[in-house]
Amino acid sequence: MNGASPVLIGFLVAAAAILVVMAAVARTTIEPPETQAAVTSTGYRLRKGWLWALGAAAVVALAISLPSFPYGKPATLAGKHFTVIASQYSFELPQAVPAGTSVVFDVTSKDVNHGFGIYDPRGRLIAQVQAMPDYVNHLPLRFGVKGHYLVRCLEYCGIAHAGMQGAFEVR
Ligand SMILES: [Cu+2]
Repeated sequence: MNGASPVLIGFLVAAAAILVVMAAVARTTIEPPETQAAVTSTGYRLRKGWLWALGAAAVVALAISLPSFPYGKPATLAGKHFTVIASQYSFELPQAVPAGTSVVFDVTSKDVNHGFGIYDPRGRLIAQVQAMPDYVNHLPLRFGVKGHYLVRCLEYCGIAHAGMQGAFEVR
């Protein structure tokens, strides 16, 4: 076999493990079944500690993940600012923004609510904010990847909403 794929190897290992488990289960049917009393006593013994173990796991998970919680921290608006103006059915965008440094998009609208959605060169949505009339939303970002970024409107804003796109370069 030249270069067996990791997927095939993973499948074969998982299939072998399942066969071992099924054989073990089949073996237990050879012996007479346990009495109901034996089963429930084991179950009750395990159940005593189970709630406390789950509670402890939840507390540990909370303690580990809470510092990464994004809410309640003011967004830093340091960096070069770029104005984005949405209107039916186009975006006024900077031609290019720098990579590897903090930038802030100051996003507003001339008419109705729009969505300002940024797609990276691989087509993945990486950030989005509302574009609202008479209001400026600040979207802080740092681009790690250079290239051509598409902007799509992400809020239905009228008859030609589906074609509302723009683009800028990250250099
Ligand atoms: Cu739209």
